[in-house]
Amino acid sequence: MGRVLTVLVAVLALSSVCFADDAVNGHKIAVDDKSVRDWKGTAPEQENTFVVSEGEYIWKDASGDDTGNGKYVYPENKALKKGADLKEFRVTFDNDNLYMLFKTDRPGDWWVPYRIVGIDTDGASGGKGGTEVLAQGDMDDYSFDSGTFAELKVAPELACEYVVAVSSTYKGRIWDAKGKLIARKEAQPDDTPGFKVGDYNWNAVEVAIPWELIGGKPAEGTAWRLVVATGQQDNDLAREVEEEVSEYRAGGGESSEDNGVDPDVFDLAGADKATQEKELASYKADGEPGDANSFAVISKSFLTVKFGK
Ligand SMILES: [Ca+2]
Ligand SMILES: [Ca+2]
Ligand SMILES: [Ca+2]
Repeated sequence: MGRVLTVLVAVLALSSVCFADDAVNGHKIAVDDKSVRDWKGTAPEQENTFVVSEGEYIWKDASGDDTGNGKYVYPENKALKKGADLKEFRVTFDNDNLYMLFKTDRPGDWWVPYRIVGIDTDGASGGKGGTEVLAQGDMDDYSFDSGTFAELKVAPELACEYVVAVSSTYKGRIWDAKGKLIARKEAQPDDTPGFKVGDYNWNAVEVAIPWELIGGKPAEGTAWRLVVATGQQDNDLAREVEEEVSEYRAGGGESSEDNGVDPDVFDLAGADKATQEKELASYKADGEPGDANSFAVISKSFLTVKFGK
């Protein structure tokens, strides 16, 4: 009897280790189906926590924390008065693709938020390298192909191998660590095959990224870190936040020039409101416009997703 009990205790201990492991065993998602019902997992009840449910990593973000440095207010135009509050972010996968789902609040008109995800494939295992500048681009070019111009950096240990940006209801870009454009989705004949962006009702967007674009499917047990940021968009670039609010520009930042150094980011995943505000306020306000050395640096607001089978 004692031996049976010992075995039972050992099995229970092992199974609790498995639960604590939180590895995601993924499943296929249809991105062109105008439905998010294929995301089957149940979100956590508590804000700013995550669960792994039905083969999905699910982060539930707080409502009403879309305040950037703590002082951001939306533009006055009613189409732009809301829409960058991240509510939920999910990740799953199959043998072909990585899938992501962003849920946000619904804007006053079709101005869905600008969504940026930095992917750090090796930081969780102590790996180094990647880009610390998460959201900028070529100032001479100033187009979606060259970057997002949201003025945001990550800490060296969070340096990203890939940056994904989703704009409007159907557009996307992926850059590598050197800032080279590696995938484009624009509803054009030269779209990168397999890279999909599908809007649902202006408050959710599904994304499929073929594994071959981002270094291949991770081995079982691999953990990736994801930095998830939302803001507003303007011509498929991040809409500038300025010092004074106006009809088409948000206020509460510390720059009255385009491409200042205050991040054009209202919300982040991965941390509570106080931590997120502190990180988004960590820019050097007197920095030259567009100078990455003066950008806010994210070190705590990130998600760790562990891949299972
Ligand atoms: Ca779907
Ligand atoms: Ca939020
Ligand atoms: Ca948040």
